[in-house]
Amino acid sequence: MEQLLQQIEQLKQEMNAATGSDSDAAEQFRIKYLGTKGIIKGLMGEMKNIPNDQKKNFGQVMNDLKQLAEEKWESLKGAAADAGASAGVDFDWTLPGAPVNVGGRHPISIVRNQIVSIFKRLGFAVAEGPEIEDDWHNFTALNMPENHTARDMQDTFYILQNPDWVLRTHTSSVQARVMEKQKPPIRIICPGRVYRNETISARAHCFFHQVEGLYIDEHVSFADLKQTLYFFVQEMFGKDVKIRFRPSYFPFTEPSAEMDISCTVCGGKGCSLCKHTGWVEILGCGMVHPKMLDNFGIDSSKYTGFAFGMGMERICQLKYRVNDLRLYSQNDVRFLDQFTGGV
Ligand code: 2U9
Repeated sequence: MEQLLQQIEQLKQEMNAATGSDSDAAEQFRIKYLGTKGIIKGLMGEMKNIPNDQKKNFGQVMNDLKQLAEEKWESLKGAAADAGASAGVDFDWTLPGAPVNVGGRHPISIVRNQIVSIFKRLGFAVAEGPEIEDDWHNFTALNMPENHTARDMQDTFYILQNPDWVLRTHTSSVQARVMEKQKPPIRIICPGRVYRNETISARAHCFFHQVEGLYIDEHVSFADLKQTLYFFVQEMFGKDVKIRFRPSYFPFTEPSAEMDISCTVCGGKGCSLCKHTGWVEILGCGMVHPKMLDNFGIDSSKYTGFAFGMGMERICQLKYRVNDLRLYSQNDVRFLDQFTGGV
């Protein structure tokens, strides 16, 4: 013990005498005395050899030694900082800061925001609803009773705990929920994620994003539908874009149509995207089926309406030439980085 105390006294003198005015000297001091393999740690290990009645005293001496070392280390660091500041060499304040990685919006969010902004200017409000739906709102209320063949158009994910629940196959269920609560005039768009039991490939996925729209009021006509959708595609793809309608079938609309736009790549001349037709399909639409209005207690002799639906991934494909649906959910920064800056 006596020998150890002498050694500690010597160490104190050595520490007090330590000098240095740069950060290296402070660090060397820390490693020598306070490091995990340093002198103080080593001396602490001697505790087991100290007789029991002297352990308390030795502990106190070691605490004092450690405190002294820490104070000295702080003062060496302070001296180094002062010296650096006065010499202007320790830190160059003009250096550029460490880069901060700024995130960017996902292309689907960019397209969603653009679509929402265009329809808002036409007076449409945004409506949202649950992704887990009941059979009534997803199918039956939308003119698709049980065993209706139209249900086969969409492969559905059912929730095991309750056979009445499904992952919504379209955002039409949101329109159904609004029609339940609100009387006309109704002017809404419903953006959101929908699910279908499809094998994943470049052209199909088990989920995608839709925007559906609904406008119900007195005297709403097919001309209103055409002009609304024409305005939308001109805002989205430019004033030169042309549109055409082809007859189609949807259970919730009658008559129904599919709308094409002139090809965004070749402008209508013919290319691989439009399969040399000059036209690309963009959305489905139609006049709301009178039966649907009656389903929700809206007088179909007084009110008419139009509805439409489109896939956001499709719009993204036409706008940004994304040719593989899987890219949207793979989280590959090489893909996502290309959209940085979009709003
Ligand atoms: C109510 C009344 C009417 C919604 C409509 C479409 C036409 C349509 C699909 C095209 C491709 C979406 O991305 S897609 O799968 N949709 O073509 N959707 S009319 O009509 C409604 C919906 C709800 C109460």
